[in-house]
Amino acid sequence: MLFNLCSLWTLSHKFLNMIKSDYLLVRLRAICGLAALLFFFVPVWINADADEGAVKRIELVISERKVQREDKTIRVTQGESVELVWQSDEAAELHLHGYDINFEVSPEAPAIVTFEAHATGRFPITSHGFGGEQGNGHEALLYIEVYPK
Ligand SMILES: [Cu+2]
Repeated sequence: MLFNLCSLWTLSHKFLNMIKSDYLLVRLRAICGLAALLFFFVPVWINADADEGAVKRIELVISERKVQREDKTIRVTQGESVELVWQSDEAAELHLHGYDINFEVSPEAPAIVTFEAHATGRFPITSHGFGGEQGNGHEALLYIEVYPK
């Protein structure tokens, strides 16, 4: 869009140039050239940043001791930074196997769990106890699948 405007500008400039040469016109053409240059390069810089520091953020809600999510498998790619944001209607201690991360969820505030998905495979997130009790069930609430790059 900007580039098209600039092409249009250059054409009209050429026409105007035939009539009179003006210092302001030369300045405007330089600015237009710079704008076109930025138009092409700025998105490249932004994309490079996005790929490096990208965090895959997944919001999860536990109610009645279950993750409220149709698909119980979260799929990520090796090397991704994963951020799990948990809301729960009940306090619980959870465990991400493989990565061996233990964390607590509670109704008071969301729990945020971050990890770098370096190991590939399928890893369950299990409960180590709901409501302050220990060991009531150890079934998987969710699975994390990390696929090779
Ligand atoms: Cu466990």
